[in-house]
Amino acid sequence: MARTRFMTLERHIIEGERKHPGATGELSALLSDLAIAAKVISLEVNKAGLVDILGFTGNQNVHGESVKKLDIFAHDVLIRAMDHGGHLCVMASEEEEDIIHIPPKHRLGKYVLLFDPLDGSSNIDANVSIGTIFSIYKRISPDGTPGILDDCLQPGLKIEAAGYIVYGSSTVLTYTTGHGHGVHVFTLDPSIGEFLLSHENIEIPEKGKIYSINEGNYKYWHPGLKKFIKYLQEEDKASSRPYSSRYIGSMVADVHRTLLYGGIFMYPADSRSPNGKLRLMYECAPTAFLIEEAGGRAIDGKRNILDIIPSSLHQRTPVFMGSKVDVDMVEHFLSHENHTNVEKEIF
Ligand code: AHM
Ligand code: MG
Repeated sequence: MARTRFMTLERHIIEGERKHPGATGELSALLSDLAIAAKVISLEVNKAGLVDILGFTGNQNVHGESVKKLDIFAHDVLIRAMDHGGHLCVMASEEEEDIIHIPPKHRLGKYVLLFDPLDGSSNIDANVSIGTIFSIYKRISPDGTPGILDDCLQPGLKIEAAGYIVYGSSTVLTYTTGHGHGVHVFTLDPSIGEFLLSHENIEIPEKGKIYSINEGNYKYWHPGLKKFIKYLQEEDKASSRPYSSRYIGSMVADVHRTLLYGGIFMYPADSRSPNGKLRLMYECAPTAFLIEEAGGRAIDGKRNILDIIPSSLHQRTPVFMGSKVDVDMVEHFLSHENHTNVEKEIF
């Protein structure tokens, strides 16, 4: 029988930390705490369909307690798992308007945590993959004081670690600490309750064969984007066209597939939503950090997502991310009137 490697997330994080001589272990502790929250959320997501079968409809369960929506449950679990470790000074969640302070009874640390507790929540009732997205920054306010909004409003370039968990046919956790340390995927083995390494050092294919976008919004798109999608649908063996179309409608799951198979995921601006739909701080910057670490690109049409200096916690941005060549192509289509030379200019 072939020998397979048996690497838990915990061990992988600790071994990664040993490669940084100055590491204090705080980032590792944060990642481990996030993995615990992910296991709790995963369990609850797996039970989601039972809520109706067991008659827990409405806002109260059989004990007369209120039943929380799954996205609010995930938000609460993350706060409860993360607020008392002593490593954070402030948090922010897609589910909360303002920054989340660390209660005064807990020690303050030097890190900042941002998260989208349950991305793709409109897919919950259809049993389609959903996920949690997170990013960790170093604080910029003075140590020992409560964290402030400016700690949360840093460009993606400053991310120290980012990742996501997809609750799908299995639960997978993907993370990176950037700077060439690679993107790694772990799969939850429910029988032992451990995340086990399933893909190490993922490299996104330089060019893919899949595009991912909500085509229902076609009418409202920029003319360059319409031409790009039509271009991908044309037949040309030499450039592997036509591409396939895949759109789950949970960014976290669409990005996971894009990382593994290559291609391009897009949520553009359109004439109805001039800034697109997705949130810079909770969805786009963390996934852009992962995609770039895996060798891909992530832009808003013109700028790198990671270069954008945020001005508010919940700001939206258009996003195009994935295989480098595919993102170069959309960038070209968005900025040129004449597309006849696309192959010549890109390949
Ligand atoms: P959510 O945070 O309410 O779940 O919304 C974000 C989701 C993304 O996961 C996904 O990419 C997008 O919304 C899908 O939007 P649409 O239904 O407009 O295609
Ligand atoms: Mg979301």
